[in-house]
Amino acid sequence: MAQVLPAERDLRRVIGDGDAVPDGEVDGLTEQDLLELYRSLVLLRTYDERSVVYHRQGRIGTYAIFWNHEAMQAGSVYALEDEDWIFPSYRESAIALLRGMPASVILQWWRGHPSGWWNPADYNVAAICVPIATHVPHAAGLAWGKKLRGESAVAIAYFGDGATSEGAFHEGANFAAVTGAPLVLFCNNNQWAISTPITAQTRAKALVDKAVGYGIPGIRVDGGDVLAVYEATREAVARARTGGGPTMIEAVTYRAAPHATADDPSAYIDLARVEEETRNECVGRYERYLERLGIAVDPQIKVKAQETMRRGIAEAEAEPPADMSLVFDHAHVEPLPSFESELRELRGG
Ligand SMILES: Cc1ncc(C[n+]2csc(CCOP(=O)(O)OP(=O)(O)O)c2C)c(N)n1
Ligand SMILES: [Mg+2]
Repeated sequence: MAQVLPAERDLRRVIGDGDAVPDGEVDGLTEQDLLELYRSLVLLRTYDERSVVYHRQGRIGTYAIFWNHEAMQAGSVYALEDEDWIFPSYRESAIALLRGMPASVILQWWRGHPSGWWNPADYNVAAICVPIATHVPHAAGLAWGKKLRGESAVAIAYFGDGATSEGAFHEGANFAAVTGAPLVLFCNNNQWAISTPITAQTRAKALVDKAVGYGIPGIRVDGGDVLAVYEATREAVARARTGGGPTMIEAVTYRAAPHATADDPSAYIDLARVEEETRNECVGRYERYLERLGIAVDPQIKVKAQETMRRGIAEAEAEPPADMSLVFDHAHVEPLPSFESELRELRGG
């Protein structure tokens, strides 16, 4: 019988508050690493803020905002090797930027252009997953495959608190546990699934308690603390890579932005809590930590991120629109007779 491990309830933290809570540090991280993490945070933040503007300008479609989720994404990816596979949900749509993907590709995804889809093997980043939790079994399968082939790569799957109520999450987690697949199950618990609060999502005291049911270790971490997230993921990745199987990480935060550009959270959210979270948002928190350490950040980091986005949207908009026939091309082996007239109509003919 597999040993059932108690899940961890306290939030792991490294970054203090500059007052009563002291700063910690992560073993083995150099100043260079700390600055690299900062660069990742700024790139993601800039991508997110510019995307909201592009949406308002009608240049991209509906967009899932990840403002204040950057620490979870940058911290966890920094704990991976390039050979490791990332399975993002729509909340991590821009995570491949950290693997060198041009911003134009992700912007095209949000513009619904076919060039927004990439060959996953080029970046070891799977397609952005919108159907909640359905990528968890895919990630478990890929990780198990790596193990069967004797390869050292691991996989990480990102999903939200709401995803932990989906069958696919349970199937993937259980499958990874029984096969000992090298998988990190990374839950961004932002306490909302659109307008459904965490209290309506589960009776568990903590989402990480679910790890106990699969007989796998669970780690609970402050999702706004990029260093704590990095350290927790590094531990989970090391266990996976050395044959210790999957780990569930619950990174706890509070959604400070609308679910997506089409959402008005003022109808349901705790606005005082949003204000508090906004004051303590993860990029500023890390900037103040670096400041306390006396580490200067190069202002060019922000300038370069802005340039990346300017270039990204220009490249995306310079691409010719896709041919409408793509909507039909791969839908049926034998095209339906109505396709011809429908295509003509779509083309405005
Ligand atoms: C299978 C499925 N059911 C419903 C939806 C509609 N939907 C889109 S986002 C969302 C909420 C998901 O919340 P959570 O898992 O907490 O992720 P978050 O958006 O907070 O990152 C839902 C229900 C969907 N995309 N897929
Ligand atoms: Mg959520």
